[in-house]
Amino acid sequence: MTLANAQQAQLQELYEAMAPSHLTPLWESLADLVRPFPRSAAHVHRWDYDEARAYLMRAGDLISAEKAERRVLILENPGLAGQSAITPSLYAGLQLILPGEIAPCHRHSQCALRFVMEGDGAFTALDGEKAIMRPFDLVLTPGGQWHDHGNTTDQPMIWLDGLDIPTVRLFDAQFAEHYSGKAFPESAPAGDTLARYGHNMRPMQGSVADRRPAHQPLFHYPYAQWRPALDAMAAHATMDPHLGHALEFVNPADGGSVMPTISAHVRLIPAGAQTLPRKSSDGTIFVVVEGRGSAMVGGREVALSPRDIVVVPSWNELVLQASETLVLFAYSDKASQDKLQIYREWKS
Ligand code: GTQ
Repeated sequence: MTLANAQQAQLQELYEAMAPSHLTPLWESLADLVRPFPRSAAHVHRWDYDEARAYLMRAGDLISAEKAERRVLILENPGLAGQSAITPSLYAGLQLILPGEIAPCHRHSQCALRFVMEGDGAFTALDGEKAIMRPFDLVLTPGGQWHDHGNTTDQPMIWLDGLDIPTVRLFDAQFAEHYSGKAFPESAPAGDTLARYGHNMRPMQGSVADRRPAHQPLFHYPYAQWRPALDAMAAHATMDPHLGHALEFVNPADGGSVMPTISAHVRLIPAGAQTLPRKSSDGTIFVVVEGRGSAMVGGREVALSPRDIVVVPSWNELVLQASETLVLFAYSDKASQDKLQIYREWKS
């Protein structure tokens, strides 16, 4: 036995001896633990809306929203099997509420956004105030606030749920409660908060209108507001070569991300345009709102059609091509990464 081999054998003996004491040698895993750049376990993946919808409607025949509490199909990343995660930090699901149904009131530490995929006129109520949900509206249910959903229309209502479930799980800091009644008592007419906080204004300080939590007042970002804004921008501005025409949704309380752990934005790539390659450390979930084209992710082409949902994990090079004007909604954990001062991007 050479000296090197003898040493290796002694090291192996050492590892085996200390394993029952729950001690492991860093030098065997250091290169994996501290990498030069992100190498996500998550895969690039696209969910076809019509296919997912068909399964969701089948579930609708078999279990009520009330019984399920939330009737949702989780979009689980194929690289993160069993984790109920679409990226290592974020969750996505498609939620169905059928006509006449309610999803009971609860509150939890996790922050949620809802992006309406289909249906018109159901509601999410937040601390007793309804947001009437229309196609491609963004509705927030921030952590700690009571929320329930209901559908009094005659059409199914489907939206994408984006939550920070894996982030909160990482910190072992989750709490949840069911509301004792069925629906939280109505606290304000629908649209009240949007009127007060959704137009670059706010109630005068100290006024009785200060009903919403100061750090997170606004919870409805209607398509009817964001879509024309994107068009107006695209009509005269030159597009950002890496992003397209992009607008981030902001929290009016501080000008920051919509929620502490989740950032959200929309973008428009004009027909015939293509973005320059870009990487970012925030794995991002995209929803195709309009148009067609493709996402070239690390050289692999993913076709984009309306209502498709595509996940691009951290540090994958992304190029977007629009054959028809593409309008995308996106959310990511950039909000968390900014706070931790670890966010990075690379542009060609
Ligand atoms: O609507 O509160 O998709 O608590 C997962 C967990 C939705 C919700 C989900 C939830 C909700």
